[in-house]
Amino acid sequence: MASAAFPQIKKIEYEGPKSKNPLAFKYYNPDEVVEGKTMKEHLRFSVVYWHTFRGRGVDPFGAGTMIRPWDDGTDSLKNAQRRVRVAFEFMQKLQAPFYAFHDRDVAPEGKNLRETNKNLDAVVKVLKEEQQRTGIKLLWGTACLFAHPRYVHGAATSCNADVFAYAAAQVKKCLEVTHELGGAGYVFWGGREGYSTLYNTDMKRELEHLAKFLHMAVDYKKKIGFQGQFYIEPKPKEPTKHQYDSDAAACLNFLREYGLKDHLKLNLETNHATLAGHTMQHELEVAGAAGALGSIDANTGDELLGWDTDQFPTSVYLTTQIMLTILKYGGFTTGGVNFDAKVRRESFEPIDLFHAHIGGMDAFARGLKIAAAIRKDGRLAEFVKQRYSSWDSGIGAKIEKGEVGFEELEAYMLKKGEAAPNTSGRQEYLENLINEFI
Ligand code: XUL
Ligand code: CO
Repeated sequence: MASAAFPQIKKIEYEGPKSKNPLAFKYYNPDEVVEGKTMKEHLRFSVVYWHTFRGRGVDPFGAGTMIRPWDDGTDSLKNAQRRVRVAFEFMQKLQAPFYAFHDRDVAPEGKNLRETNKNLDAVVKVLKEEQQRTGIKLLWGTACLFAHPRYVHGAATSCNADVFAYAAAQVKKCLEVTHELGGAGYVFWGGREGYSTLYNTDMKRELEHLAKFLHMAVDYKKKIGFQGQFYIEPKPKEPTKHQYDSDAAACLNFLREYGLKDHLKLNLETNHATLAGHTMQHELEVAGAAGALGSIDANTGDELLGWDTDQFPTSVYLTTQIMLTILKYGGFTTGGVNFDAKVRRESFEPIDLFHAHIGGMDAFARGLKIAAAIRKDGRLAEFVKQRYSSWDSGIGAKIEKGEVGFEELEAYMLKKGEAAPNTSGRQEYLENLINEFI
């Protein structure tokens, strides 16, 4: 490659918790084995192209602030291709094994669809070269179906059938390039699949169109032999007032209703969970219980701000809860920890990109180790097991096996007179127990 974009930064190495070097990992030790797998295999860290290489630090009140010396600020193909080399230099120095992109983050839109596809091919060629050079892989690809003005009313849920057709053509192409790049997955985030007012919206028709669109994607995936996992990413609002894929439960219901449950898992994002009024652990549990826990977009919001701030995750409580649930459901297979997060507008120097990712990776490494220690200790799991022990034998077991109905239960209680006493939920004890490990 030409000159390095981060010449002063060497590969980020693990130096252990005592290190004071801000450009070293204190906890993420890629080859360290936890519960039989290396940290690298467990966490499958991924860098997002959109925030990290296209984020300009714009907000509704002000212009971009980011200093990105390698970027000439134009929409030229040459600039897009140069940016790819910078992205891979960054990811290689960070030891990130994966990345994720939207089609329009990596390549500029052309005059028409044909030219846009050609631009994408020209950049994919460089992505492929860089993947081969570095061994970094694509966690998932996705199509940006929300930024261009044609998608003002949505894409698959647009009132304009031509826009649905355009979106289909765009996703077809994006599936092809994701396949070509050996992507482990493909994400559908319904950027504007929702509404701002029901006065102008035929909700049932829009939902049917969305399902039709996803079925077409499933058919095409089979046709081209793409083996990657499809995911749907819930988010309740922003940009629309009400997004249809509002949370894990709403997505699962939609997938079941339209016969798509076997074809898509969930990609869950912390800040989206917050916006939906849930914790991330809740969303993971809902997906895990339904056998649909696929991947995560790792970030965090700000409790005082009601929008998608996409901050880097640094809370060890958060990462511990996430990793406890991920480990409970067997760990990632195709998915990973994808940092859908951006540096603050005030953190405008290139080096801030390193600080942000190092912090997120260390927070997840700690979460993983703490979760594994809690599991090894066994008291938390034993408490939950004991709490439900009335279901393991006697009347509880009979109910679970479907051996009794209302009449038998009435007879049982008439004989017994009163239910067995309850035991304490011991929330404070359990919170203290978790604190023993943090
Ligand atoms: C938006 C968001 C997206 C998806 C991919 O809030 O999370 O970046 O992850 O389209
Ligand atoms: Co996301």
